[in-house]
Amino acid sequence: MAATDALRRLDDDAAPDGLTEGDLLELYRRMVLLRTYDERSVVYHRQGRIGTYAIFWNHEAIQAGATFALADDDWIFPSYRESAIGLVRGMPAQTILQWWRGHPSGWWSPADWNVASICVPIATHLPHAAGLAWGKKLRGEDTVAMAFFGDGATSEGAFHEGVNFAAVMNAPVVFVCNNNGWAISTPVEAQTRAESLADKAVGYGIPGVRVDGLDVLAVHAAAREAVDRARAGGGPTLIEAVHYRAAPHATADDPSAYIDAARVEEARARECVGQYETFLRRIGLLDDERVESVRTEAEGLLRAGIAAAEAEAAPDPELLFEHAYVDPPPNLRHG
Ligand SMILES: Cc1ncc(C[n+]2csc(CCOP(=O)(O)OP(=O)(O)O)c2C)c(N)n1
Ligand SMILES: [Mg+2]
Repeated sequence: MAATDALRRLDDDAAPDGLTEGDLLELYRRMVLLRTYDERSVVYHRQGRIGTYAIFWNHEAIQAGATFALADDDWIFPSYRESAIGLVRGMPAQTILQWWRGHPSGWWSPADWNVASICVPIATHLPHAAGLAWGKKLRGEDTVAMAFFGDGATSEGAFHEGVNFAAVMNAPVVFVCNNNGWAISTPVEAQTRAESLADKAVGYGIPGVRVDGLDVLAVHAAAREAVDRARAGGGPTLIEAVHYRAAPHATADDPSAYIDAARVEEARARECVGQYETFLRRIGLLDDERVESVRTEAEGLLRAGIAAAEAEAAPDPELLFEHAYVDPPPNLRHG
């Protein structure tokens, strides 16, 4: 499955429609913030400061590009791969770091940010997104929901239920499939006989589009079209953002046992933040000084985030049980 048959945009030097110079730089700032969060998190994990962590290195173009098409009132439904996506809404790094540290302060209130809780059970948040979008529509609000999930998620029943339900109810949902080629060690070829995951949209009667997942402007253009259509009453869209996973599934994974090293090299050579940086320099929007200041700001945010997370008091272990049962069973009661 080659990315070359997917929509690309960064090769074209023309300024993209509908994005101001300020927008283009803001998009860059968000990508760098996500990249910095991810790279620092791998270090924090190795230092024993956060738990097992799902690396999203080279997924920043998908996350920043797609969410940039949303209005502030729109909702984001992340999987574990998009754990830090709240950063684009101004959520403190401390909160997300606490999630990975297993601290209760890491469970934000979704209504504070219009970012749903991180869903680890694969694809289960797709029906949540469909339900929220349908509910908002019934109330006469024009809120759009955007759900992120992987290639493996398209084999789950909840994918079918969520996409079918959204389509039938004409709910304003944008389904963003991050096709990184792998579900841990299972390749996409073992998930489906469909030629592309975007083709699955046909079965639900909705538009499906395939974009290069390392091209932030292509992802954004597809997302903006989908968001506009959803808001105008045109129902859901399935976006397949194609790339090849260039980092381990998570800090507990050793992909050398199964991955194609040559394709990893290829994906790393086309890494998405660098590609966008090159584009911005070419059109005269970015120079060394600005690159440095954006990176320094992101690094400062992460440094402050981990310091604040570590300064919080340890949680009370009783909390583990407090919200699980109204009447705890005898084996969980203690004197
Ligand atoms: C319902 C469910 N089954 C199995 C798992 C174990 N699991 C964790 S990650 C993963 C792979 C998912 O792959 P994909 O949907 O492609 O997302 P990616 O990790 O590549 O972003 C699996 C099977 C799970 N979390 N939830
Ligand atoms: Mg995957």
